[in-house]
Amino acid sequence: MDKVLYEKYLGLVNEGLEEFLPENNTQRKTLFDAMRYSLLAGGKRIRPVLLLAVCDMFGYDLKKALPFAVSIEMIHTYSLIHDDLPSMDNDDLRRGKPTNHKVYGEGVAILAGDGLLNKAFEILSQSVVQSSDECYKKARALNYIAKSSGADGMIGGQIIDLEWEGKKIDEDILRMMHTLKTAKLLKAPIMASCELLDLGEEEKKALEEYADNIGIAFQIKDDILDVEGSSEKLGKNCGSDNQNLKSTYVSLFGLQESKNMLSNITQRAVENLKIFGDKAKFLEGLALQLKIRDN
Ligand code: GRG
Repeated sequence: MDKVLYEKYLGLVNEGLEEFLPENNTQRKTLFDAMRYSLLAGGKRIRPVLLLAVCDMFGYDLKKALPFAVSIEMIHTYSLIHDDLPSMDNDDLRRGKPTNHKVYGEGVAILAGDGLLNKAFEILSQSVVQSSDECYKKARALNYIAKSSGADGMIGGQIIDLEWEGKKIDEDILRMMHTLKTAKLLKAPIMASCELLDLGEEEKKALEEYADNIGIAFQIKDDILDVEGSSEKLGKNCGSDNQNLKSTYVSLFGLQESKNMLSNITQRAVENLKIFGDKAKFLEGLALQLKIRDN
């Protein structure tokens, strides 16, 4: 992967997050502190980086793309805060730090997640209403992000996860769960960019297939890392899938077969980019990096 370009996108995202969610020292300080605690705790920022990278490929002004990038990261961070709650996965470590509810308590953690989710849609809708010339394209991008993170997307995946805990799952349900829970929010930045860029059908289809493939590859790698990764590098506790009696690619197919699947799907993602030639070098490198990532 082109690390220099990744750092450039990462820098823009981190500056954007600080700009769109500054400190607030009013009566609501605790809420803002809790929101900022998880949001600014680090993380790979893959979703916003994907959005900026696709926009950059086609020369879209990254300043105009930034509200979309930071909003997706806010939605992702809210999902992590809620996922870590005692009523969900009950985790005490995230992004190398104590989870939100461990620091602020459950009530504040719930509100911090809610606050981030709403802030994301406030930023997105603000970007739509402020833009007279690109209003419709931006609204389509917003709509894609809303669908991907809601009951037909990430939240829909989470309910399947919750209801199948401790039960033996088959491949179809496992795939559906991860497509909704993980892959949809990784696909959202890519498809939202397609809307912002108003790409044609052929380019959109290629990017959609790439997005579907890296979405599933990301989850398979996540399951592998839960078994053989290092808690220190991951910044979260390993082995939690096993502890929470979760069905995963590894529990269903074994470690070696999961690794084979990961390689094949990553290869397919790389092939999806062929029509773009050198313009897609960063996205190609990112897919390969996701396969070998250790956090
Ligand atoms: C609570 C509505 C709700 C949804 C939760 C995202 C999610 C759904 C749960 C997180 C649990 C989990 C480990 C999912 C697997 C894939 C995933 C989303 C991992 C975390 O994303 P990364 O690796 O994290 O991009 P960073 O910290 O780098 O941003």
